[in-house]
Order: sequence, then structure tokens, then C-alpha cells
Amino acid sequence: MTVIISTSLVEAENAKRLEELKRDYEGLGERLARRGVDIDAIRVKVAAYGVAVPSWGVGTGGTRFARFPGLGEPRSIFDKIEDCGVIHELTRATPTVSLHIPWDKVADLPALKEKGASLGLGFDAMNSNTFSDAPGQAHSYKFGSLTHTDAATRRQAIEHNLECIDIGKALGSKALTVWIGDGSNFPGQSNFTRVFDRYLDSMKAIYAALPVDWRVFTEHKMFEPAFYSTVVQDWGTNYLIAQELGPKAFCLVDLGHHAPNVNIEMIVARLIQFKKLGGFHFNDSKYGDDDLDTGSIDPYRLFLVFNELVDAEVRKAEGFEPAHMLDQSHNVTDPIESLMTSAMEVCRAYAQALLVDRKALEGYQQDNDALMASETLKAAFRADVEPILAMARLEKGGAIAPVAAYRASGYRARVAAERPPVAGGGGGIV
Ligand code: LRH
Ligand code: MN
Ligand code: MN
Repeated sequence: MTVIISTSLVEAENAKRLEELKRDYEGLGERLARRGVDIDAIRVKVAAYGVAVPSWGVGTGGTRFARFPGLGEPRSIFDKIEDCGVIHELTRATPTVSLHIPWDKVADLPALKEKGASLGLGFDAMNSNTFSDAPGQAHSYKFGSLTHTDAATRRQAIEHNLECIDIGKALGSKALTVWIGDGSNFPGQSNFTRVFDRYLDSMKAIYAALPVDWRVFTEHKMFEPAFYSTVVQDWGTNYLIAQELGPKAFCLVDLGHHAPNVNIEMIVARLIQFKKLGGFHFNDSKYGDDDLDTGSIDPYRLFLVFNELVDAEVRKAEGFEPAHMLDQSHNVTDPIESLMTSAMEVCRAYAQALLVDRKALEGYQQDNDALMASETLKAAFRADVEPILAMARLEKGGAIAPVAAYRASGYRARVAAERPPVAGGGGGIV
């Protein structure tokens, strides 16, 4: 296994914090024991948890107004994988990478797979991209891709998804995530029914090409880039798609793809109940698809989503196997720091949700004791589970304090010396 951040540096950083961590872990263990919770059992579950890092997240993002690149921007998929390796080395919570084609230029697949393996990284869901035109492509997606009125354009979009499956097969991925930007900007611009018919036809062709052990995740989003109507706009449409396509089709919930204040945890519960929850794109938002760091705006909402996931986990809900991925854009932070922090936030929400006294909660629900039901959730959410997370990282060889260890390692300065500066400018990506 290749090590990017020196083991001795991580050890030295950990040594500074070890005694304090042990005391904190013990103290928390005592407090949890009073509630009948075994801290070690929670730690074991958290240690087994992982969330995929998006390859597109390790470069500085941008808005449609401007992009301000950082130092040491990855030059290639190999640089991106290396950055992902750093995130996993320090957090031990991100064992897979989710690729985006053609943003990721992936010529030598065996070498890429080998590179991932050398860093202890596997490949999660493949993401196709028919929401922007690739240089030299025959047909433009300006007026749609899988739903375009022109059959040749639809065919091209289908072929692209098939190519993503082939790439994924070579890398050991087991899922394809399809998000399209198709929609309209004007009432009357498109016929809702015909457009959706075309979507289903195209998706059926993609579905037919899925290997037996693959799943396809369709991702809904309320608006943007289309501002009047979007073809796959909400979880209702998404559920219909998954139903129409068949047993290998599931709905992907990106937390930023709903109207403000929508009860996302309830959508999650519904999709679990009807066995169609495929996975997540975790991020946070204040207004729209802001792609802010997970848990940075509303950590309670993240916890409530995890509360539904743990509820399904403990009752062993049938067909429950969601893929967990981050999907963020980092404009003002070092992407590696943001992704490490976000991975830890996801682990935190999971740990907190594991603390919920589910028996008590059920009792309060049965008795219509709204206040105590809410307090039961709050009691779990208020617990500072950091010692559990840190201990889980430590025993897997990670850092007690990943951001501090990362800063001490000088990794960003090192890659900045190797990777040429990138010019900024106007007009970013999604
Ligand atoms: C669309 C989206 C989708 C894309 C990613 C870059 O807003 O969430 O998942 O693939 O952003
Ligand atoms: Mn997404
Ligand atoms: Mn998005």
C-alpha cells in the first residue's frame, strides 16, 4: 500500500492528542452506559462505515459567475485519485471514489484501477454527463439529451451512458448514476408527457445494458439548469422511473435538490418503505443546489436523515442497501479539508443516529407524547460523539484530528510545487 502522508507524521500528530482522547472516550463511554448504550459497539459500526468521495470534488469548484482555482489543482484523474487517497488516509472513512465521465479523462483503466488499489481505494457509482457538450461530439445537448426531440441526439446520450458502464466494469464499479439537466425554460416549450416518454425509452435502453450485479440510480432535481420545468424534478417522478425500469433501478437523493424546507427525511423513509432508495449525494444548502459542505448549514437535518437510515438498518428493512456519496463544490476552502470534514460529518450523523433510544421513541410515539419523542431524538443529536469518531479513525490508522494532520503535512504546498497554477475566470460549472 502506498502512503502519501508520512505515517510518522500522523503518529506524531496523534501522540499529541492521544491521552486526551482516551479520557474523553472513557467519559463518554460512562455517560452512554448510563443510558444503556455500549460505546464500543457504536465505535465498531462507525469504523465499518464509508462514504464515497466525488472525483469532481477535489478540484476547486465554481459558480456560473466565476471560478477561483486554488493551489495545486489536480491535473489529471491520477492527481485526483491521489487527493482522494489523502482524504481516506487521514479519515479512514472514504474507501471509494465516484467518477464523472467525461470530466474524468480515463484512458488507461488498468493503471487507474491499480492506482486506486495501491491507495486502498475502490470505485463507487459511475456518473455520466449529458448535461454539457463534450468537445467534438456530434449532437448538442442544448435542448436535451436522453429526452431530446431528435433521435440521434438521444442515441448519443444513451451511448455515453453505455460507455460509462463499460468504464465502470473495468474499474470494479457496480452502479451508474444518471442525472440529466433536461427540461425547459418556457411554458409550452416542451410537452411534459412526450418528454417523459422519451426519457423512459432512453433509460430502458441503458437499463438493458446493465450487468447483472449492477444498479442504476436516477437522481432527481427540482430545477437548474432548466428553470421552468425539469424532466426528473422530484422524488415522485423518480419513483415512477424506478418502478418503470425494474428491480435494478433505484432513486438517488441529493440533499440539495429539493425546495427549501422540504422534509427530505420523510422522502427517504418513503423510498425505503417501497424499496427504492438507491443512495445519496450528501451536501448542504441554504437556498438551492448550493453544494455546500455536508452538515455545515443544518446538521440536524442530516441527523434526521440518518435517523431514518438507522431505523431501517436496525429493523433490517428488505432491499435496503443505499450507496453513500458526497457531492459538493468547494469555492472558498481547500477541497481536501472540506471533503474530510464532510466525511466526518456524515459519520457523526450516523453515530448520533445509532444513539437514539428506539424503544423509548416507539413508546412515546404510541402514547402520542410528542414532546418526549422529540426529546429522545434531541438527546441523541446533542451527544458529542467526536471521541467515538476519533477512536474509530485512530484504530484504523487514521488521524485523530485529520485537518490538523493534513495542515502539518504540508501536502498542499508539496503538490502546488508539482502541479502548475490554473487560471481562474468567469463562468464555472454546475
Ligand atoms: C447535479 C448534480 C449531479 C451531477 C453533479 C455534478 O446538480 O448534483 O449529481 O452529476 O451535480
Ligand atoms: Mn448530485
Ligand atoms: Mn446537484
